[in-house]
Amino acid sequence: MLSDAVNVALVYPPSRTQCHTACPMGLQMLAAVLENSGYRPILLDANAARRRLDMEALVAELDRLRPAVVGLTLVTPLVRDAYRLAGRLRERGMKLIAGGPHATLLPEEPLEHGFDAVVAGEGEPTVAEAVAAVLGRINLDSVAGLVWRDAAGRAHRNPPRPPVADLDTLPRPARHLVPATDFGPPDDPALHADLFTSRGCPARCSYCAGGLFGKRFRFRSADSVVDELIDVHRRYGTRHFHFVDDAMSMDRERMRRICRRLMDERLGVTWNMMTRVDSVDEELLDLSARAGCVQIDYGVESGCAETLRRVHKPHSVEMVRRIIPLTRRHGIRPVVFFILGFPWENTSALDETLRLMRELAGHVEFHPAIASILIPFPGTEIYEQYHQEHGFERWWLGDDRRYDAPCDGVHAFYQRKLYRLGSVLDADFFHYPPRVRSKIHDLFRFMYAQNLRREPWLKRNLILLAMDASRALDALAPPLERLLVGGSLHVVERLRAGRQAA
Ligand code: B12
Ligand code: SF4
Repeated sequence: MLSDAVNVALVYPPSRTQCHTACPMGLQMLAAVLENSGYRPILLDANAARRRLDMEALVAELDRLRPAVVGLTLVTPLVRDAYRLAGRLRERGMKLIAGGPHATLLPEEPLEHGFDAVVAGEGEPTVAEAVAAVLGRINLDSVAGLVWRDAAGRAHRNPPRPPVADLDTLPRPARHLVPATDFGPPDDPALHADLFTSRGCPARCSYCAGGLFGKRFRFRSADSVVDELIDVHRRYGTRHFHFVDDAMSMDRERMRRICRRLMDERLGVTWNMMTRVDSVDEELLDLSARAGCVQIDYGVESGCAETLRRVHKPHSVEMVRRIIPLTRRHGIRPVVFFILGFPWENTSALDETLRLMRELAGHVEFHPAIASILIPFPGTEIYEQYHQEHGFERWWLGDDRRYDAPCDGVHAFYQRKLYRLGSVLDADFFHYPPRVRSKIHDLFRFMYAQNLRREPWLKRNLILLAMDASRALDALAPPLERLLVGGSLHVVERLRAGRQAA
């Protein structure tokens, strides 16, 4: 045991687009380790669905809690605000530790922005020692996996910590510390529904920022996974589970064992997973469906064979054409993700993706996050290849908020509808020619129209008409679009509010 009860706040910084219905799994894992080491961890997710905290509210909350140490998860799109937050907390004398994907990729950067230390890679084996070290209880240079700053401001990188060899040895996430009502109504059976069962992915997709867990696929045993699921089901009444692994079915034998055991247990629970198109087959889909799987998220990314080849995607368009309808045939909802705007893609490459989207439309659900525009995350091959040519070096530190959610009054109506999760097309990392930009809009419009297909005919067509008018007017004169479309929508909203009040 390293310490008596010192308060350590584990914080997920605020985002304008993220909304979490479950507390981030990483923070829950760290809280479990810290609690076992005698600390008093406090989980604070600024994006909790029922208690969103902006920067000011978060600082006020931390002022109230007065933790000795604050640990922050750094993901690239949120890093600028996280550094601003770090500055505010440092003024208050709190010790600061960073971890997570961005901190792992660029461990010296947080030290330049007020952090005392950075945990590179998986947090569990290092976090308790990192806390002891920033509190001055052990030497900073004695902690493997730690990157830290000395009194003169110089950065030091200690030898790395090897990846956790046996994931079954990790403690279970500290679900008992999650402020449950922050994430959903108290009687919501979906609470505490996230589980992780494996880490790492052997593929090397050129845009993937998932290097934190390494290339080797490491996994928990089937029994360890199902035992935890049963425990959560019994303790909290959870009936639906979400596995957050990148590629859960990479080891098919283990996946089969998980499914068989779930079938034997007859819990009546459902679950969804993310996995790779090339790591399922008919037998596995059949078993998964019988074991309660209701949804599989696949990263399809593109319908253009040349793009899939260039990004080193481990599947082909043909595999997608086979696996997606097969998934649906087994009663599992396939959710497919696309990435639009690879720098070499012209309009005919995007047309190939549109063709695939059309083919899949009868089988998949489209939802707002189903496609995104390529973001060059640090550490990726795409970033390394293109940052000089397109001048987006260290874009995450820039003053540019344009890759954030589109705003009322700033963006056109059609942009606010299509890019709800981030208006990265504005940021224009790759300087798309007008024809490519326009084609990207077409693809987003196609998906949006698909989403509306269950709406009444008149409503669906009015929305699409308003979107098309907005796009045409915006191309002609943006202020006119804001005035005419934005203005009419305000009137409609006021009328609707009035009717509801009456
Ligand atoms: C679930 C998930 C989400 C969920 C919810 C996030 C949440 N509640 O945590 C949602 C859907 C909201 C989401 C959104 C996005 N996500 Co996401 N997401 C994931 C996913 C699949 C799982 C996260 C998880 O639970 N992992 C398991 C836990 C145990 O690992 P962990 O969180 O990394 O934590 C460990 C370490 O990082 C470390 N650690 C983490 N925090 C801290 C803090 C301290 C103090 C310390 C010491 C250590 C530490 O220790 C933990 C235990 O080992 C990961 C991929 C992955 N497999 O990890 C991507 C991932 C984190 N997401 C990613 C991205 C890019 C996004 C989006 C930007 C996507 C987009 N284009 O819109 C958005 C963010 C939007 C925005 N504007 O902010 C990237 C991040 C890359 C980067 N450079 O930052 C990842 C790695 C996916 C990838 N391969 O590219 N995401
Ligand atoms: S298959 Fe998925 S998790 Fe694996 S490298 Fe590619 S994008 Fe990343």
